[in-house]
Amino acid sequence: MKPTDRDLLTSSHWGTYRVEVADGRVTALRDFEEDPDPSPIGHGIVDVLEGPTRITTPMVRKSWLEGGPGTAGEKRGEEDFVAVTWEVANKLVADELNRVRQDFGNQAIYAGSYGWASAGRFHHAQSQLKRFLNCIGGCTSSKNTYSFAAAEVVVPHILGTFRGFLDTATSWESIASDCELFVAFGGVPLKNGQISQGGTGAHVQRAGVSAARDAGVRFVNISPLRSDLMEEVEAEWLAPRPSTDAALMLGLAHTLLAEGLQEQTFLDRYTTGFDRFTRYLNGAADGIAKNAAWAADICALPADTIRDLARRMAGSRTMISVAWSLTRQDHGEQPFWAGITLAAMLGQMGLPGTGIGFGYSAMNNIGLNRHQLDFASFPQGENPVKDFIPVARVTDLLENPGGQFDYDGQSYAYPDIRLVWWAGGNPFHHHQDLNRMRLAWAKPDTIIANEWCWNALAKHADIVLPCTTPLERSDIAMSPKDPYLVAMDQAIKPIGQARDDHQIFRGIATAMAVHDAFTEGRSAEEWQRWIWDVSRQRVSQFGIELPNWDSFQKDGWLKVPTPDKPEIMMADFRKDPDANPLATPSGKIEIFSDTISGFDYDDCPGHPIWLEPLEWLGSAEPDQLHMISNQPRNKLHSQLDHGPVSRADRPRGVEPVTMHPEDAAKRDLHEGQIVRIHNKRGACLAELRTNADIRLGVIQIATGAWFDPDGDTCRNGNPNTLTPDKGSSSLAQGPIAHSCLVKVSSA
Ligand SMILES: Nc1nc2c(c(=O)[nH]1)N[C@H]1C(S)=C(S)[C@@H](COP(=O)(O)OP(=O)(O)OC[C@H]3O[C@@H](n4cnc5c(=O)[nH]c(N)nc54)[C@H](O)[C@@H]3O)O[C@H]1N2
Ligand SMILES: Nc1nc2c(c(=O)[nH]1)N[C@H]1C(S)=C(S)[C@@H](COP(=O)(O)OP(=O)(O)OC[C@H]3O[C@@H](n4cnc5c(=O)[nH]c(N)nc54)[C@H](O)[C@@H]3O)O[C@H]1N2
Ligand SMILES: [Mo]
Repeated sequence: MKPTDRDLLTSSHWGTYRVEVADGRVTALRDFEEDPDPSPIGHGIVDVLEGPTRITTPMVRKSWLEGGPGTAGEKRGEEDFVAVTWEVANKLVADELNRVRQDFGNQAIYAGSYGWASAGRFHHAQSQLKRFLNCIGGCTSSKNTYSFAAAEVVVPHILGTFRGFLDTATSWESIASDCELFVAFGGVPLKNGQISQGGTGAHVQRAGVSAARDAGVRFVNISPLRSDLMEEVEAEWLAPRPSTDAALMLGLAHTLLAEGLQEQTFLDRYTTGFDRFTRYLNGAADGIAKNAAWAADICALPADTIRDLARRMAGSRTMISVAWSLTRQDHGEQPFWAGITLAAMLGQMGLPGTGIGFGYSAMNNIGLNRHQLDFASFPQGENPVKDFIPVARVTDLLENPGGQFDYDGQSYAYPDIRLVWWAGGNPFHHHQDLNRMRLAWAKPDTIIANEWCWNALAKHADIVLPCTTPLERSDIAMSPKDPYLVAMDQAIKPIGQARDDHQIFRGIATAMAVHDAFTEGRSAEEWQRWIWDVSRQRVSQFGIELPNWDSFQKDGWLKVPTPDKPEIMMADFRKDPDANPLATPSGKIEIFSDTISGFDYDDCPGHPIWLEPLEWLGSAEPDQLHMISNQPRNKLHSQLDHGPVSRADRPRGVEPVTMHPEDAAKRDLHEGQIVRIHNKRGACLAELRTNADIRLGVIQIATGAWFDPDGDTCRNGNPNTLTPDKGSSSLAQGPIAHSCLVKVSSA
């Protein structure tokens, strides 16, 4: 079926590559000729497609196989597995699903299955899992993301939508032509711009930042790490205490108000509730003015620096960027609400190159000028089960069946979970306080994982179903977030007995007599053609003509033309707020939200506010440090941590941790030493790197090292042994990994 007269292609969240194959094996990936700034991450897969870390046959945990569901869950992660045939595996899974459905109901199955899986419109593991489960009565699901749950829940109350404004972020072209001052809370980390969910053709973030700089835009990098903005732009670097950005923003807002620098005509026309917010800001409500001196005490920046920045922001055409990391902290709703309020006070929202943007370079698609195309996806069907959790409440769910939780104005109960299924995510990567999660993980009767490599998720399952990587199947990279559509070629045969997720579910569907409902009579290739054809019809309504399937396969890729005009977020609302109101109750920007105020949450009242985080330098013991566990530059989360690109950065096997030389000297620690990072929740090992480009009192260790527990200590350096597991607030219940205090000693 595949054309042989062109080089093979593959696409991934980190880029598109040409695939070289010899004797049925992948020998190398070559950078895609269209990509001006290709990512090295992709090359990490070549060496690990086969070998000891690859899962090649269905596997069942020994005690579970011998004793059945519910046997010795506490041995998960430690016990050996027994290889079985697909026939046996399918029957075990089918029988267990039937038992759980009949005895407890479908809500006893938790298949939120959060995670990034691989690029490809059809073989999207989570869609395959959900469609299959929806064919047999559904499951308890999850809402929101680990990326930005707090923003995802609060911003729709303020602006009507969050994701909509991610997709329509003001483009880099507009910033280069119309912005003067770019103030980046959390920086513009190019390491993160390597990624775009669903596939990336050409990386644009570096060029976007450079062009803005060349056009004279000045950058302010507000972050504990200098490296969060590329060196070439010579950004001004301000390093407040982590998790205090809301206080800093309030101090900036107070300065604007005190000096009469706010754009009152904008506030009057486009916002609601500014008056009630000013009662808090100027201290009328509680006797404390949130002025620059007040903010300076909290975030440990000089008050003059805060006042000066506020004045420059008011005196320039200013863009504010708020990084997604600011949501992954305690009360992570507040920096977004305060940031929007600050931008509203500057009055430039909806104008070219200015206003606010959420997370420039958090991914390649933020600020990437492109059409928003509504491509078809593999239909998931309807989930009849209404039970859900906010995604980061998974340990609470397993620990506390029947327990109550608050979420976005309502109260719900956790169902009693008997069976957990993951396909395309790694909770032993993404979740916080892994030692606590591991205890809760011992409770369900059965845990099933579709995985391709022996990471901690696979090791902690009862039934492991070996899946393929994208190089072993064909697919289409087709994402509304990227202009490139790429034929993902099958480069090699599946390794061992691995099956793609679709085929895995076909097998189980057959064993449960729902095969026809699951497949609708289409083969995998027919489904891909269906996705292509439906997409083609849909986008033709917007004047975009896609080639037919065969010519697409022949050419291998295409680029959807770029829109003529650069995107400007909220331009329509700015032009005519009556004709184009926001989807909020008032139709305006809600600086005070009656809806949120009505929820009566102490930890998220009706306007932006500073609330002390659970853990931060302001409450630290003298030898505690604030740990930032940010995204790794050499991989995506835990994916390909076992490959050579990731390994090259840690020759001694453990993840590096960066510390200021003065903090190291105080502890008598030195460069290159293996250290133990620890707190009351656990510990991990790391290799010390000293560097003065990190704020004093802060350490940085990337996420992604595979969890490898020795007691409460991860030997590889997974920081989620240390991070707290608590909701950001009763509103969003988002994860708060970035609000974390630790100590560091020699190992
Ligand atoms: N401390 C700390 N923790 C964090 C964060 C942080 O900043 N700090 N960030 C959080 C964020 S933003 C996120 S999004 C999460 C990410 O967390 P995840 O998305 O869960 O992490 P990944 O490692 O990408 O997990 C994807 C898994 O899918 C598997 N996989 C790949 N392709 C396929 C496939 O085709 N089929 C199947 N069945 N499996 C496949 C991979 O092997 C891998 O195990 O982590 C969160 N955790
Ligand atoms: N290479 C690579 N790129 C990725 C990913 C990956 O795993 N690898 N993951 C992708 C995913 S799923 C997501 S959600 C995005 C996430 O994108 P982000 O949320 O932006 O990711 P982080 O790297 O956690 O944070 C960015 C920077 O914020 C700074 N920061 C942390 N806490 C604070 C704070 O309290 N105040 C201030 N001012 N700054 C702070 C840190 O120094 C950090 O480097 O990245 C995406 N891009
Ligand atoms: Mo994320």
